[in-house]
This record gives sequence, C-alpha cells and structure tokens, in this order.
Amino acid sequence: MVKNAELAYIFGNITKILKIQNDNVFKIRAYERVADTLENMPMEAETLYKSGRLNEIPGVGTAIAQKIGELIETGRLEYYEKLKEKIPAGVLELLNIPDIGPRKAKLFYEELGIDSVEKLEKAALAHQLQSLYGMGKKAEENILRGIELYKRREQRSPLGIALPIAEEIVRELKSLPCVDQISIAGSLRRGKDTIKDIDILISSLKPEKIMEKFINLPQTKEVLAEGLTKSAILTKQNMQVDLRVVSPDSFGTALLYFTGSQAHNVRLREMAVKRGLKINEYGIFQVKGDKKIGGDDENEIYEILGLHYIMPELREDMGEFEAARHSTLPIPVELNDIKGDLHTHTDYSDGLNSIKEMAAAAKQRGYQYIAVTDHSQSLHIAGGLDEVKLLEQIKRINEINRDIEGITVLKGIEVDIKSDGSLDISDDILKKLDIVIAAVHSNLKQKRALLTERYRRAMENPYVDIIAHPTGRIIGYREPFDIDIQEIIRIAARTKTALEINSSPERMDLHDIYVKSAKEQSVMLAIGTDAHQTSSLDQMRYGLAIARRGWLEKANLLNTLSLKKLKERLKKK
Ligand code: DGT
Ligand code: CA
Repeated sequence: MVKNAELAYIFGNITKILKIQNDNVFKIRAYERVADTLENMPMEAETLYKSGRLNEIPGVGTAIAQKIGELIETGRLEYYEKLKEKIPAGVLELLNIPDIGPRKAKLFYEELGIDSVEKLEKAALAHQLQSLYGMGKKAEENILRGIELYKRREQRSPLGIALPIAEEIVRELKSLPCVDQISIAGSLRRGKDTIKDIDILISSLKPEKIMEKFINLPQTKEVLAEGLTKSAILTKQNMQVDLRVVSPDSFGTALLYFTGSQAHNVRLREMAVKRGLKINEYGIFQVKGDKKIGGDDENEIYEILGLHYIMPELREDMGEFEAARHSTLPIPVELNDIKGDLHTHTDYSDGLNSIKEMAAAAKQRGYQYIAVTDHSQSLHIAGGLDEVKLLEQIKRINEINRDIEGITVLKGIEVDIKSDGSLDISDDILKKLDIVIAAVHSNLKQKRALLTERYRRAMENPYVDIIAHPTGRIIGYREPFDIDIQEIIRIAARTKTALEINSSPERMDLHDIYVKSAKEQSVMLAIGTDAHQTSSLDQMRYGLAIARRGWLEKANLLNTLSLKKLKERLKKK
C-alpha cells in the first residue's frame, strides 16, 4: 500500500526540484497543490485509484493521475528519478533552512557545488558565500543562524508532533495481554514544548513478547538498541522512542524516575536520604535493613516523603517542592474547564473551513463559544480582511448565531499591529467586535526598544483584548522576537490585556516560564489554537500543557469563563 503521505512527499520533492530549475510556474503550482491535497486528504489515493476515481482529487489531471498510478503500480516514478539525477537530495535539504529558497539553493549548488547542509556550513564559515551574487556578509550570517535552527529542529520535535506518535505506539503495545501498566514518561509526560525522544514505560512479567512487538511496529524504521528491559527504535518520522519494561512492583518508582526531570529527581532523592530512605528506579527502601516500603505506585512515593502529589508538568525543580510542602500547589486546569477557543480562522481569510463548519466542530468539542479571528488586511498573503469584508463577516456571524443552537460564534479579528504600533483596522470597526486579538506579523527585526514600544501602543488600545503569540517564535524556523517580554507582561497587567498561549505545535507561544511570570503579575492568559481547519481545534491540549506547566489555575484563563462571564470581562477593558 502506498500511503498518501509518501505520495505527498514525492510530489513535494518534485515541486522543489522544479522550483530550483526555475520551471514553469503553472506546472509548479499544479504539483504543489496535489502534494498539499494528498497530505490532507482523508481518503487513500490508492483506494480511489483502484476504482478509477483519481480524477475526483482536486487538481489531479491526466498527467498527474498517470504518475500516481505509476507509483502505486511500480513503487517508483521514472519522471521523479530523472529529476533527481539533475538535483541531488542534499540540495533539496538546503530548502529546509530558514532564509534559503530555490534561488539560493541553486546558486550555492551551481557556483560552489554545495549539496549538503554540512558543506553549506563549511562554506559559510569560510566566508565563501558572501561574495556570491545577491549575497553579502549579513546574508551569510543569517544562513549560519538558519543552520543552527535547522539542527535544533532535527534534534527536538514539538509536543504536538511527538505526542500523537507516542499515543499511537502506546495504543498498539497496549493490545498485548501481557502488558500490565503502560505510560508515557520523560519530557513528553511533563508536557514540555519540545521533545528530544519519546520515553515509554511498561510493567509486565513477559518483557520478551513486548520487545518483539515493539521493534517490529509498523512505525519502526530502524532498531537502535534491543534488550530485554530496554530497547530503542527510530520511527519513520525520525523520532527516537525508548521503551523500558519493569516488573509491576517497581512501576511507580520507575515511572517517577523516567518522568524526570533529572533536577526534580535529585531533590526527591535528597529528601529521601534525610528520612533515612533511598529511592531508585526499583523502589523506595529503608536504608537500615534495606527494606522495601514502596514502588508500585507513584502517588505513594510522594506520600511517604510527606509531600502532596506533584503532577508531571511541575516537575522541574522550579518551586514545586516548597509549594507541595506548604499546600500551595496549583489546582491544575483540565481540558474540561475550557469553554471555548479564542483564536481561529475561516475561509474568509486563510482558513480551510467555513464559519459554520468551525462552529459545528467547536460545539462537537463541548464548547460554549468559538471566536472567529481572521487576519486583517495588511497580511496580504493570508488574504487578510479589509473593513468592508470584516463588516460583511460580522453580518454573516450574526445570521449564523441566529440559526445555530448550543454554541455562540464570537465576532473577532486577529488585527495586525503595524510598524508604529497602530492597528490595521480602525477603532470604529473594532468596537463592533466581541473580541480583538492583536499580533505582530511584519517588520520583525525592529530594534528591541521599538518593537516593545509597538506592543505597548497596541495594548493601550481600549479594544485590544489579547496579544496573540507574543514572542513570535516558530520552533525550528524563527527565534523569538527581540522584545522585552517582562516589560510586555507589566504593560499587559496595567492595561488589563490578556496574553495568548498559542497552541499550534510550531508556535507554543507564550513559553511556560513567561506564563508563570504573567500569572504572578495577575495577567490573564487565553489559550488559542490558531486553527486554520476544524481538526486543529484539537490542538487545545498542547496549549493546556503550557498552561499547566505555567502553574495556571482555572481563574487565570479567559477561556475557562462561561460565555456570559467572558462577555462581561471583555467589556471591562
Ligand atoms: P528530552 O531531552 O526531551 O528527552 O527530556 P527527558 O526529560 O525526557 O530526558 P531523557 O529522555 O534523557 O530521560 C528521561 C528521564 O529519565 C529524565 O527526565 C530523567 C531520567 N534520567 C535519564 N537519565 C538520567 C540520569 O543520568 N540521571 C538521572 N537522575 N535521571 C535520568
Ligand atoms: Ca525523553
């Protein structure tokens, strides 16, 4: 079976090669569109092919249908093989580096024979790039920075990528009857925004059976280590997964140990020592006589140490022990507490679904409201709304609200903060909306003071309720803006502006450390998925992980409020 993802990958590569070769734009667009469609299509292309219905896929004409057929029948595509002879795979890899497009990739390859990221880095360090046409010292420096980001991206994956992979593996392993308990551990269990490798822990009396299944999972690309208690694989998405199997009577302490963080574990062990106890991954023991007093239950270990249970998201040695001792641990906010999504897009700008579809999907998730916050006019590439179009959308939402039941669509906008801090939509229109989120999308390299000032002006606007993705980072692609985030938090407190926890996997912005700091200054936070299609509403849980890691409780989040309370609160600013 040739999966859609594999087809999409090949058509994506064809697009890249054609771009580097500066081929016909219409042809390029056709391949790009097919790659995109294949990636997001619920139906398998192979199934359609077998019933002669490939032409039902949008954008698939005879030529492309033939190519899909050839791939399904023979597993290879002559046209693609020929293209690859001209442009090596290493040159395509260059396109993954921020700031490198087809033009530069071609330039580096043709002028300096650069066909790998490694060679590119060497050339940049030897200052061989700056003299090339259209380059310069600054461009060369940017490329080096881009390579750093790229390497880090290869090493750590966003939570939103790693978690679904881990859950699928857990589901498959769980089907074995010899599995007693199973849990995700490591940074993934702690809900960190990026994950180096996935850790899974199982208790069982029959480890061989489990290991055999694990190394032969359909996801496995390579077996990195194989043993009776510990194995590691690399998945097809290049994620490393470590699996450990322990006996049921040590599941609790092993889970504690492999959940980490290391800093948290060090403190736990110190506390144990003070009580004449010893903890390791096998159990908790009295030093005198080496008597085991616990090990199967994680909860119980904290109890034995005289502590309240500390949830995994707080285990960073960032004050959780003091809070556990003084009974001041936060009451964790749960997915059930979330009453709506406050950042979503529709087909009015660059979203895929209609307002109605988004509203229905939000209702299905048990929400009371969903804020539609499309882009504003100056974001041309995202089809931003001008004031006329926004007024039209307001009217449409009013109609929809009259028609539907069980959910309310809030009229909103993700308004651009312009270079001088003014907004892209006039106050007269903003005041007609239920909710305004403001964001920086342009002129990102402004000086620190200027950029911070730009945020200040936006927050002082009486209609701005939330600042979207405040630091602007894109994991692996863009560093956070050079802004004074602590100052921005102070201004948010003073102006009663909420800060967003953007939960789209590549953003995860605000970071948990700043979330905690915002909470300490009584700033409200708002989780928004930034969904551009209905399925992305499920990303709420990634933002929730940040909220929990940031010590938030229900009362610190705008979108735990009921519709009525939220509306009152939004009017207040
Ligand atoms: P990462 O980098 O995203 O994979 O982060 P973690 O926390 O998942 O780190 P990882 O996978 O190296 O190890 C998982 C947990 O196992 C870690 O949080 C604590 C525990 N652990 C691993 N190695 C050591 C060690 O050498 N000493 C101690 N005390 N604990 C360790
Ligand atoms: Ca890990």
